[in-house]
Amino acid sequence: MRIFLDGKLVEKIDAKISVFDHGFLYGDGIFEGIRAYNGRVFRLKEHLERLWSSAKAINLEIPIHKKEMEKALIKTILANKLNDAYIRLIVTRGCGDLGLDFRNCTKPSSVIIIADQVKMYLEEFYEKGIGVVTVSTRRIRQDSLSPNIKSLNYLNNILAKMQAVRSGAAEAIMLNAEGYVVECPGDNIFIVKNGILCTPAGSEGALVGITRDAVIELAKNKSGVPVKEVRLSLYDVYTADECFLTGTAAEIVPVVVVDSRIIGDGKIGKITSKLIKEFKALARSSGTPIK
Ligand code: PXG
Repeated sequence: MRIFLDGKLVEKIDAKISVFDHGFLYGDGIFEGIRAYNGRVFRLKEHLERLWSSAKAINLEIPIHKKEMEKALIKTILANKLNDAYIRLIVTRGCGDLGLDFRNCTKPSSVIIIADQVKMYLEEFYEKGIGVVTVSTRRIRQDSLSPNIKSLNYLNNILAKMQAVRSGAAEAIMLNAEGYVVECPGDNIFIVKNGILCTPAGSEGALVGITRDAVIELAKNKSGVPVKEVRLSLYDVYTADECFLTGTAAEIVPVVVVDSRIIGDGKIGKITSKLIKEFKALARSSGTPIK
């Protein structure tokens, strides 16, 4: 596997960054998880825009232009001969010293692109749906750190996932400080109630996901399903007809059990199935061509 590191394609074994990089020392950096389907990079423009917005929000200067980043990303996918890929774009603050002071990071940020073929969830998750639980780790308050900054510090999300997995569930539902449903550690959450698709509004503290946006567009424009971005309580989730998660890595995963409550009839819902089909078709037929 070949990795793009600061302007060069290197072998996996040579893809190393310094232990003095503040991305490693403090999680001081940003990332994007992107997918390519059928030789096309899905929503590349949106991912690059979000990366640049994350950079702006943390005062990080990305050392290359968007167009160069796009070229480097495509070059990396091509170098690995991939048609379908999961791509990780990472930009760190760069090398500094052991102090927090960002001014000591005199070397420009590191840009790393990894393209690989990754299966994030078991196939049976998509066939049967998953069971999720609410966890005690709350989503970081948005007045402390905006959920829209995809920073390299995911400890809070990892602790949430760990609690879920250790209690035998596939995923975690995270609540905000007020106790309302926000999202999962790496996915947005949706429910269907009486034919209406609902998801927590961005103002609840969720990352406004790119897959979330695609699903909302499909529901409104293709399926004729009304969509509401709302405040969602656990009661709303427990009593929903359908539930599913969305994310670049996960795509669309049906949820059939939440905190031991069976959702709907315990099977993948009709609207969920329709959206999964439509999302697959959209992902395979749209996006930036790799060649
Ligand atoms: N919420 C959070 C907190 C995320 O990190 C999503 C929602 C979904 O957004 P997109 O734009 O991808 O539809 C994300 C992004 C993983 C993994 O390995 C997933 C993400 C980030 C890091 C790792 O599953 N998802």
